[in-house]
Amino acid sequence: NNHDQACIASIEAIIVDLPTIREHRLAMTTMSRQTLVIVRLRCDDGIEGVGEATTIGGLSYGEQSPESIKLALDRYISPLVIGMSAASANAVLAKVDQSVQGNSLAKSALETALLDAQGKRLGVPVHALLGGAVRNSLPVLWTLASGDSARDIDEARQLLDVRRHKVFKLKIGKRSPRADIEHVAAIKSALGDLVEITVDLNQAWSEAVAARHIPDLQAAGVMLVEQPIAKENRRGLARLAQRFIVPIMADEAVSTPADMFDYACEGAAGIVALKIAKSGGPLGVMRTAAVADAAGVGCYGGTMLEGTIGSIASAHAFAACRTMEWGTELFGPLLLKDDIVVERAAVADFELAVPMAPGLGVAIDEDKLAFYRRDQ
Ligand code: MUC
Ligand code: MG
Repeated sequence: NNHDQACIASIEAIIVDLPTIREHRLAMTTMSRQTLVIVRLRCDDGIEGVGEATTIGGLSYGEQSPESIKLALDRYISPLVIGMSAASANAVLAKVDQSVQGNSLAKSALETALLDAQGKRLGVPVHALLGGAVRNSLPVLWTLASGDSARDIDEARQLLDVRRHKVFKLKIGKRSPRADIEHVAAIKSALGDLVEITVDLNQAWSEAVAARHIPDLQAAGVMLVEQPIAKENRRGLARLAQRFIVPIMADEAVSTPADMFDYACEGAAGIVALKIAKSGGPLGVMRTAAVADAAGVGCYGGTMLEGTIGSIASAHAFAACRTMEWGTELFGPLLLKDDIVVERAAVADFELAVPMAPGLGVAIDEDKLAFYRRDQ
C-alpha cells in the first residue's frame, strides 16, 4: 500500500544552543547551556519526522559531541538511508548498523524521526508503534544541582509546593565524600518524608570509597545510588548492588541491549537507567528494557537532558515498557529557558502526560529554531 512506498528524501541535522535556567553542576562538568541536535527527516510523501539528540558538556560526559552527531548524520548516515522506505525504522537502523559503529546518539535522533513520521503517516502516536502504552503519564523527578545546599532546599520546597516534583536527585561526586554526605543529609532532613532523595555520583568514586560511604548515604535515607563507580567496572557495580540494601543503579555502565546482557551475566542486581540516547532510539531502549526485565533488573526512565522532542520521544518508549517501577527523570525541558517547539513538555501533579496525537505529538516552532540554531 501507499504507506510502504514513502521514501526518505532528505535528512537535516541542526545544532541548537539553548540557555539553562541556572547552572547545573555534575561531577564532570558545569552546564549553563544545553546543545540539541535536531533531525528533520523529510519523506517524499510530504511527511516530516523530527528527532533530537543531546549529550552533556561537550565531550565531558560521553564519547559523542553535538558536532560529531551532526557529522555522523551528514557524512555517513544520510547517504546510506536516503531513498530507503521510510516505513520501517527497523530496516533503516539495521542498514545503518551494518556500516556505522557506535554513534548511538545520531542513531537515536534518526530512529525517533522515522517513528514520528510513520506515526503521522498512520495517524497513531509513537507509543502505538511500540506496541502500545502501559501508562498514560510518567512520574518525573527533578535534579537539584545548583552546587549550594540552601538554594537546593529552597528549589525543592517550591517544586513540591506547586506539585511538580516530589523525588529529587542530587548530583554529587565533585566534592569530598564527607562534604557530599553532609549535603545529602542536610537536604533529606530539611525536606523530610514528603520527598524521596536519590544521588548520582557519575562515576566519581572508586569501588573502595563507594563501599566505605554507601552506608552513610543509606543512613541519610537515600532511595537509590546511581553509578557510584567507573562505568568500565561493571563487576564492581554488581558487587556493590549485592552488598547493600539501598538499590544501586547502573547508568553510564549500561547502554545497549548487549551491555545489559553482559551486566546480567556479571551478576547485575538493582536498577538500570534506560535512555534512548544510549540504546540508539526508542526501539533500542525497548530492547534494552526487555533484557533488564529478563534479568530481574528494575527499569528507570533516564535522560540525557534532552529538550522537548527528545524527552517526549523517551516518554513514548517509557510508557510502552512493561515495567518502569523506579519512575523517570524526563525533566530536561524544564531545565531550559526556552525550546524550539510550539508547545513545550510540562509536568503537572508530579507527572508528564504522554501525548496521544499522531507521531511524537510535538511541532517545531520555526522562528525559535531560526533564532537558536548555531549556523545562522
Ligand atoms: C545522568 O548521568 O544521569 C540526568 C539528570 C541530570 O541532571 O544529568 C543527567 C545525566
Ligand atoms: Mg546518571
